[in-house]
Amino acid sequence: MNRAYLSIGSNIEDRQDHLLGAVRALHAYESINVVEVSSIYETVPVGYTDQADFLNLVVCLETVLDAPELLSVCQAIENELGRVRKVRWGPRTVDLDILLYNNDNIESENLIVPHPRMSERAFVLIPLLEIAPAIRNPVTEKFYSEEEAVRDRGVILWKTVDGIGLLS
Ligand code: A4P
Ligand code: MG
Repeated sequence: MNRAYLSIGSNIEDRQDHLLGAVRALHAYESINVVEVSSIYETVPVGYTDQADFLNLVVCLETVLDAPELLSVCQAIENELGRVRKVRWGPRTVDLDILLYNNDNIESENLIVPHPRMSERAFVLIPLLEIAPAIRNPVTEKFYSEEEAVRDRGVILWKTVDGIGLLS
C-alpha cells in the first residue's frame, strides 16, 4: 500500500465546507483511504498576497493508486468543487497538492514530489507536523521540523476537527 500526504487549501467561502468536502471526496474513492486529518489552520496568503486568508489542512492517505493517478483524482476533485483557475497562486475554491508519496522523488512534467515549495511554507509544514511529527524530506533526509518556515508567523490554529470521525 502506498502512503501519501496532501495539502488542501481554500480561500473562498465556505472555506471549511470546501476543505472537508475535498477530504470526503478523497475518502469516497474505493482506492483511497484517508487515515489522518490535521486540524484546520487559518493562514495568510503566500505568493500572491492581495487575496483573502486561507484555511489549510493536511491529510495522510493510503492508496493503491500510483502518483500520477492520485494527481488526476486531486484535479477531478478540484474541478468537482468548482475551482476556477484565473491567477497563478490566486484565489481558489479548493487546491489539492501532493506533498509526499512514499519516499519517492518524482520529477515529471506534470508532477514534482516532494512538492517543491513545501519546505518554505508554514501553511503546509505546521499541519503536516501535527500529524507526522518525525517526518523527513525523503531526498535531503532533513527533518521538516527543522525547516525555517516552521517558525514562521501567519499560521494560526483555526479549528480542531474530528477529521476521521466525519468520514464515518
Ligand atoms: N504539479 C506539479 N507537482 C504537483 C504536486 N506535487 N501536486 C502541477 C499537485 N500538482 C502538482 O497547479 C499547477 C500544476 O502543478 C498542475 O497542473 C500539476 O500538474 P494548479 O493547482 O493548477 O495551480 P496553482 O495551485 O495555482 O499553482 P501551484 O504552483 O500548485 O501553486 P501552489 O504552489 O500550490 O500555491 N497561501 C496560503 N496561505 N495557503 C495556500 O493554500 N496556496 C497557494 C498555491 C499559494 N498561496 C497560498 C496557498
Ligand atoms: Mg496546486
